[in-house]
Amino acid sequence: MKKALITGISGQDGSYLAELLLEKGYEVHGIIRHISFEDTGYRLSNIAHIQDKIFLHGASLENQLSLYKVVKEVQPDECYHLAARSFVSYGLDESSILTTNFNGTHHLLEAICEIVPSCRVYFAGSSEMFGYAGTSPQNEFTPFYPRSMYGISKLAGYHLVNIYRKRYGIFICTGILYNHESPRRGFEFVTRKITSTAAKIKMGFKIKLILGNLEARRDWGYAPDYVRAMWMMLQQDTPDDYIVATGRTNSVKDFVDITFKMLNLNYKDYVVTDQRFYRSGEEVPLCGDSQKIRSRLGWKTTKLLTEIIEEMVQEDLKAEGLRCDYGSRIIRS
Ligand code: GDR
Repeated sequence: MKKALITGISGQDGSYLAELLLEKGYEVHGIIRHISFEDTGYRLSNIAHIQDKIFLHGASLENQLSLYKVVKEVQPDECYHLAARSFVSYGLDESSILTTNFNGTHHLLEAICEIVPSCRVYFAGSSEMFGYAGTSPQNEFTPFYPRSMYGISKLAGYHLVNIYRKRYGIFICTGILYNHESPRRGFEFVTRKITSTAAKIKMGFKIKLILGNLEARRDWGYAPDYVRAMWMMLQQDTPDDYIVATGRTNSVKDFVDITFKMLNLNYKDYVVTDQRFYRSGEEVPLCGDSQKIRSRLGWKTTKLLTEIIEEMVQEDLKAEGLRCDYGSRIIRS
């Protein structure tokens, strides 16, 4: 039985990946922060349904020894490094994102190189590495030009990964993933902020949705499709880097409009904008050309944006014991 180790197992991607690997017969181990053992209801809610099937280890990205001990104990065949501070802030005072993300990747790779150099590794890169992209769509040859500490941290990790691949022969792939959403998305990201607030508005708990730039465009895909791409990368004969994206962009306004229409509401009655949530430098949209992973690995997407939104809205209504029927009526579920 193959053993997989996932950092960030309790997040959106980690939890879907754990499900996928269990289905494929892996023994699944995950790293969580020690604090999560204390507050499992909230922090481990994404993996509550599989908690008795997986092995959880307490460790911190910031502590090299703790990562070393877990790698030594698990001796994984595959390691998926997803843990990171992932909210994209454009504030340059957020320099701790850079150190946490970069050092975490470095500590983990050092441990793997030392203890299990045959382990195959996936590193979670990001479209934010392209940042102020000069062209759209971007592909694997597009120059990187990050515009946030987060983007710089992912780009630094990407370069580190290349060193471990070239110098030490580690089988390691970077997935350059564009935005990917689901009902397990954190509430700080715009998609979940929209679906959860719209559901609350529909139920009368809230009256306004405050957003930043409604014209900003993103390439939004479905998270379970993206974790499948991670697994596929590690099953190849040689390690490589791949863009994972839908190749289509929509604006925040489109997302809002679809969500509110699904609930039979007009977003113009509820949405207000606030400069606090605006980001600069988003003129050229991040849109991925995923031709390489599609043609070489046979990867494809399974859901359209409207279907993703519908799933998210239903989940946000379900939290209140409700659901939306086909006539956009809200009924008790
Ligand atoms: P992003 O996701 O920064 O692309 O990073 P986010 O959902 O935060 O922003 C998407 C777009 O929406 C615009 N926007 C707002 N965003 C937030 N959060 N809140 C608002 O009120 C709001 N109004 C408009 C943003 O300007 C932006 O254009 C995600 C994360 O998952 C990263 O970790 C990952 O690497 C990238 O996607 C790919």
